[in-house]
Amino acid sequence: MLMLSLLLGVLPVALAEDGYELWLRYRPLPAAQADALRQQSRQLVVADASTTGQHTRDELLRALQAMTGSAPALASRASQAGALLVGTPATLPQLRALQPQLGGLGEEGYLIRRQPIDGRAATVIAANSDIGALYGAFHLLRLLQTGQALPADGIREAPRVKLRMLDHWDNLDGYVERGYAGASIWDWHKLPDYVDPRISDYARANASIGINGSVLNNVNSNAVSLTAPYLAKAAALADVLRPWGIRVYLSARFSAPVEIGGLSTADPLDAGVQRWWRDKADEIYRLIPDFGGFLVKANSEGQPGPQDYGRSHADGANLLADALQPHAGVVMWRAFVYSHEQPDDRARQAYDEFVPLDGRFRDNVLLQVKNGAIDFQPREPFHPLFGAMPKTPLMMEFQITKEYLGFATHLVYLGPLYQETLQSDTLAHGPGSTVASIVEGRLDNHALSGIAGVANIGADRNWTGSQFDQANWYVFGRMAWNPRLDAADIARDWVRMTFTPDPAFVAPVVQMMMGSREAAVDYMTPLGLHHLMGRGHHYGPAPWVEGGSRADWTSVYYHRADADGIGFDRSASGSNAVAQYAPPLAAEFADPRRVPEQYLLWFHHVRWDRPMASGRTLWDELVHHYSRGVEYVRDMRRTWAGLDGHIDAERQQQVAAFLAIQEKEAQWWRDASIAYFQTFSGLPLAAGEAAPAHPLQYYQQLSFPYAPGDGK
Ligand code: GCW
Repeated sequence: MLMLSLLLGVLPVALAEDGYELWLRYRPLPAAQADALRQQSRQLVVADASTTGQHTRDELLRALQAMTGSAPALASRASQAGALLVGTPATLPQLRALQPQLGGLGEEGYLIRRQPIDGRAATVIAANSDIGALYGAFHLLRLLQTGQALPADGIREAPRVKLRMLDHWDNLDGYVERGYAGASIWDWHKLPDYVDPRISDYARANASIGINGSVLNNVNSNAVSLTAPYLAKAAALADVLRPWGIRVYLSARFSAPVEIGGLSTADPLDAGVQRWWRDKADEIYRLIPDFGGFLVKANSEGQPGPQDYGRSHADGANLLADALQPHAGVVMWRAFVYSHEQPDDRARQAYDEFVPLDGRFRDNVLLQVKNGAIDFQPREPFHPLFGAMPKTPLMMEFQITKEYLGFATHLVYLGPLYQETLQSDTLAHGPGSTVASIVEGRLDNHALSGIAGVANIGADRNWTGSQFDQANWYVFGRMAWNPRLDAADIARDWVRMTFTPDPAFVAPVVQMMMGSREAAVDYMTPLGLHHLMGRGHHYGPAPWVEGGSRADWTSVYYHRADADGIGFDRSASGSNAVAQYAPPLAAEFADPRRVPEQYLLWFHHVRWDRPMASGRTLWDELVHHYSRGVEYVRDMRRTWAGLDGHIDAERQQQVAAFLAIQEKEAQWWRDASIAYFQTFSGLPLAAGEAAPAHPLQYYQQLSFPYAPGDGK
């Protein structure tokens, strides 16, 4: 190992690492690459009048010094061959000639290319704004860290989506709903006078992947966030995030005018309520001039909303939109609604509620739609609202935190999940009407577009609760910037930067990551099953959950297993949720012979003995999937153990320990699910399939009163 490291000209990798540095580790490059880079960055010329420019300069200095072993000379203009120039035509006169080529790149795009400056070889990163230049610098640093050459004709990039947001479900007491990485990173009590330096590290990491917005507080929101003292605290955070290109947003509680404003109503059509929100917006913008706007969860899971006053979601959203409009703020109104009283299939409700409102929202409203119609399950078909509301900009809401995918300890790379959803074809305007094209605003020519990810970030030293969950933050940012990117390419970049560029490590780890989501689907909820986890905390298998306050918070509501078969009939003979998709898709999903098997039990109630594509019966296929999922985790453990020595022992061992937990829990999911469903199918296990380790009652009596992340 030491020999190899010396040969490569890098330091031995035994130094302890705890994951804090994320993908921005800037380890020494192999000698030849370091030499080449030194030649190309003898002088560093960065427009640094603004704080953003200073961040860009410092990032490049730090990275180049660490990767090459020597610091480039800082200069205010390129005066020798081998300069790296970073800025805008307005801030660096030597970049003026590039002005025409920056057209169409907007405020966040950039060019990177080799380009003679005053007749001498140079590398330039040019943009229309300092933020664009910062993004370009991070792009170049990614190429350098991953050993990829700058293409001969350079790089021209601009984000395909405008709002690239992290939604933090963080409460004011520091608790993170569905958080598995410790407490909130916002220390509301010490703010505004003390801002933890960690906040700028958070912003820097986000900037490195293009995230440009943070919703600071939980969508299950507290009106106190909108009081003057808390706005001052949010403003202190905004001051740190701003130079990194990140705007601050707040979740707004719809009943705030009553709770903190002393009004007797929050009716959106009431003039006093309208005035209250206008004043509130003015107050916020005095403190945070570039405040992004509000995120709202209304009339959902007990949150207040316009329907409390007999008004529509459009009335509610427009109330806030009108207050923000003079300041160019936006409203992100969530479509995650389903009613307490409604006996209808929960998967249908958001569509039924919102489609009639298409065209009734103000221009500065986006509707934020989860990737699927139920709730961030290991697999869902894309939400039928995508493609059904052409007059409204629809934002994507993904979950980065793994509420339903094994919390922090399961290695589940979400890139394939995001990609599967984004590349789904809604057929809304014929073939090619992908979810990505809708989210980008391209399909229906919307000025606004956005993607939000429910953050998995907490105060844990490694930020996300596990090393591999950093990859989910990373891939989210990259796909928010460009929803057409490939999950495997992004995984490759991430592994190279986070661990090592050694191909003997990168190839098996990327392969492991790429199959990990399918494995989780297999051992948790194969073939279209969904929502079968423990009640409330959502930890572990509990397909037997029934009773309680609401049918649609039980497992039996979703799997509907009986002596004949299993699955939720959403065809015309059932809830007819299939009809919410474009007709050719609806026809495909409605036909049990044509629906992709991965969605079979999402859309159909199917007999246990139905033959599947493999030739197995449904029952045997189900068991096969459970076992295959567990087997995949076993393989990941073996692969990882075989890579010992490639990376630092600290991270190696933590990942190994988490994989052991994952294997145990995958087995638990398999065994509990099989033990339970066998009471309906009454069928034996196929030859070679092991019986569950315990009787069903054992699994049913397990309880987890302190499982993390539960809603409060
Ligand atoms: O996924 C569910 C979660 C809730 C969450 C809700 C939502 C913030 O279990 O904890 O509440 O969705 O998205 O509003």
